[in-house]
Amino acid sequence: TSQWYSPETGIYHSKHPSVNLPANDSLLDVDSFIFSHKHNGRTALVDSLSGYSISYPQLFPLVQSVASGLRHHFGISQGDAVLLLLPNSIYFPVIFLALLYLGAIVIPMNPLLSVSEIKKQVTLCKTKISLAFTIYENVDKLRSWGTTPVVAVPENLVNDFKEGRFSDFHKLIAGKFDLVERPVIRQQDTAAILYSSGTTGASKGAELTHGNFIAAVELFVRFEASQYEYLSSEAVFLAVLPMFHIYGLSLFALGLLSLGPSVVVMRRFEASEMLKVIDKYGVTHFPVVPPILMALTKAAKGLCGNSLKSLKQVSSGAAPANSKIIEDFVGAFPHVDFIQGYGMTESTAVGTRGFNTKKFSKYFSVGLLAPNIQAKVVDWVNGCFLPPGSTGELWLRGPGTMKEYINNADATMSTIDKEGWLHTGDIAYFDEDGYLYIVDRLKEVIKYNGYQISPADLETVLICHPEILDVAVTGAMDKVLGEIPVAFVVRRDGSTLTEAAVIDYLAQRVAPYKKVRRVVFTKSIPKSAAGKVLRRELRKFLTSKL
Ligand code: 4UU
Repeated sequence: TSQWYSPETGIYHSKHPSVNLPANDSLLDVDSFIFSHKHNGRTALVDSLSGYSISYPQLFPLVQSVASGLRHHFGISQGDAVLLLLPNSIYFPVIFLALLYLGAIVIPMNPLLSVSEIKKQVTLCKTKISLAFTIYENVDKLRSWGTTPVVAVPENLVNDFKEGRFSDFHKLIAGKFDLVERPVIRQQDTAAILYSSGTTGASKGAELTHGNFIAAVELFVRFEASQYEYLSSEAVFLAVLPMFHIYGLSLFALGLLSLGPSVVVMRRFEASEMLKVIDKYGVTHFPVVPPILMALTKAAKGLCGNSLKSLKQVSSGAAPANSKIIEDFVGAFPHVDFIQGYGMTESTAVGTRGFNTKKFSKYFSVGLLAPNIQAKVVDWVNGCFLPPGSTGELWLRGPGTMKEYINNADATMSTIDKEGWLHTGDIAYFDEDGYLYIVDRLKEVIKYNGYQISPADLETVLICHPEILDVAVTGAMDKVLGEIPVAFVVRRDGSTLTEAAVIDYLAQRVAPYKKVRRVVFTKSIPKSAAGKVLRRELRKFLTSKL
């Protein structure tokens, strides 16, 4: 272990050779960095349902044209903040890249968020939003609370294209504009703000720079490609994971497009449709979250003939996959290379990736540290650094680490320390071969189907209910979805508030995926002397009940 673990400093180094990151390139010095590969006219992005596609030769001119349209129609220029409230679409990467090209700041969010959730997150940025892209259903919602221009993006590319309600979008996509010149963009300039609850409290805006995204492209996506012959331009990726989340964003809207594979875009996850799409397009690479892994395994039982035979690599991440799920998947798909990846919003998805060799396949591990990344495993009680085999809080250091939580110096300081270590809030250990295992979570966040849910965000809504005196939210294990939010509620004396009423009250105010699935009425919420909710005790209570 001497080469990759230093007992003196407690630092774990990547076992991979380090990668030279471009020093001056901003992300979209497009012709030299993102789009430098030979694409031979291949399809870059294709809509799984309609078959509408954008080829590599079309992609960069389209990005430039949309960038020019954004300038001419909406006056977007460097430093302007633009909301992207969009489900997956072949146009998501185009809009994202066009905004990066202009040096604008992209703020992607789940389009299912309620207006008050969107408002709250926007308010956190203290930035004027210059423009918003969203689905048609959201347009009125967004217009109702601001003067921000809103562009509706068609979801159904076949029928929607004929409709007048998408005329602004058509102007951008189909227009011929005088090209605008790219501004000078530096690596430390902010490229995007993504929301994350971090280790504690409400959602915060993680400010990610052009340099952070360059690290994601190089260390997460392009490095892996360099290790695998089959991750060539012949690869066909399936993009089901949402591009508004860091995992999908860094892969499908950026990293993969710098390599040249085809990306088949599904607008939403639907199991039977997913199986059809894999066969129809000959999908070779499929990044998933654990629930999709289960859906694949289940589907394999009923398959005949050559179904799903095109699959070469399935990579799971964003939430823990338990060993049974993994064993079942690997058993059902012996010809597929299965790996896990680990990353965070705050690390721009850079962390670890599985790496199977002839000698071993460590399916339960999240893999090896990406190149140029360092780690520490720290005893969270006494602060000692721990060697391989010992479990503690994982710290990461490297060029993927976000700049800060926007307008939240306290949260930034308690997450990134003076030496640049990002305290992940994950409990993990390295084995003797340098492979990382995530075993638990120190932080509060609930991971539902790979999405983050901040307990504090839900508590803030619930406590406003006139009959709720005190409340705490935590995650309960769920076989399919990983975790589901459960609320512990203290009612006012004499209140007859029911479980259904609490669930409904919250459901009307937050995105559907965040609603609490169970309510436990209790006399008091366990708290520390300092008044902090003891969430582990709540979790323990839930486990003991099962
Ligand atoms: C157990 O989920 C992400 C990023 C995911 C990702 C996955 C594979 C990135 C690159 C890749 O290759 O970001 P966030 O910010 O939504 O959530 C981060 C948290 C982590 O701190 C950890 O608690 O999500 C959890 N997590 C995982 N847990 C992420 N990946 C894993 C994993 N196993 N493989």
